[in-house]
Amino acid sequence: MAGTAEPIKVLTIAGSDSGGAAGLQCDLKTFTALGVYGMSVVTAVTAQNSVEVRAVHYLPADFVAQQMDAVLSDYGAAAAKTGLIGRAELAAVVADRLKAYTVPALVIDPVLVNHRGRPLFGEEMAAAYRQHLLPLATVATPNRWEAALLADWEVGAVQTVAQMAEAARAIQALGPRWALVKGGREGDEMVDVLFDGRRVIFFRSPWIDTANTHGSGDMLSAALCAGLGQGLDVMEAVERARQMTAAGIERAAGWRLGTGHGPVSPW
Ligand code: PXL
Repeated sequence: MAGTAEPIKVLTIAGSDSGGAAGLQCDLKTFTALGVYGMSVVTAVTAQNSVEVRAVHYLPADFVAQQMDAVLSDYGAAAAKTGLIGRAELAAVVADRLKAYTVPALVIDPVLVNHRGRPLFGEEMAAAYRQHLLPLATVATPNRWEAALLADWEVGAVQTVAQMAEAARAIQALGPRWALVKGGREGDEMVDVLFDGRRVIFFRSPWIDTANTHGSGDMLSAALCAGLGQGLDVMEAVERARQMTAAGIERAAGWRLGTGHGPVSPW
């Protein structure tokens, strides 16, 4: 009978964006658009719109652990991703709970520096990712600023595509099976760089000129997570995630939902 097949279950461990552009709201919309069943463990709640993040409220570590235990002991997950973690003790508890269950694929999307290069968190949080989360990752997906911070290089050391490739090697050496350094630009192309431990792969697509890119990194990692849960290999999952994100940016390029940086379109 149509509609009775069990959906593939995937989990995001992330913060809430009250504006619905990024964070767990973006992740859940992305999961739905790709036909997987989305679950969310909330790490933090933001008071946010298209202009600014006004306030952040972190949840207690033991409550984050309770959410993870609740969903993973019952539903389980074919794949999971992390978004905003923001506190070293939350990184430790998320890693501890992930290790207690079998989650076959894990995307660690470090949230450390926004895509314009503005730091959100410093060295302590980078160290928490290095210690707790990167070693568990199937794929880590830092933007080029975050890649520099995680590799312990100077801020802004990763500008060119060649530097992105070096950064992908450095991140992969920290534990993830694959590293995808995202958010590069070369001429009129956007470029992401993947390293699998042996080969560097460059993904290129036309640059889209718009300020409405809020949530684009989250959509990419959520779509990657969904793809891995659906059994795609990493190359296929990255390819599809980039196509979805590029299409989402393209469709929302002319939107005026708020007065600041608008969201990407998840459908
Ligand atoms: O895009 C990174 C991100 C993750 N999680 C939350 C966010 C943002 C950026 O705005 O608000 C909750």
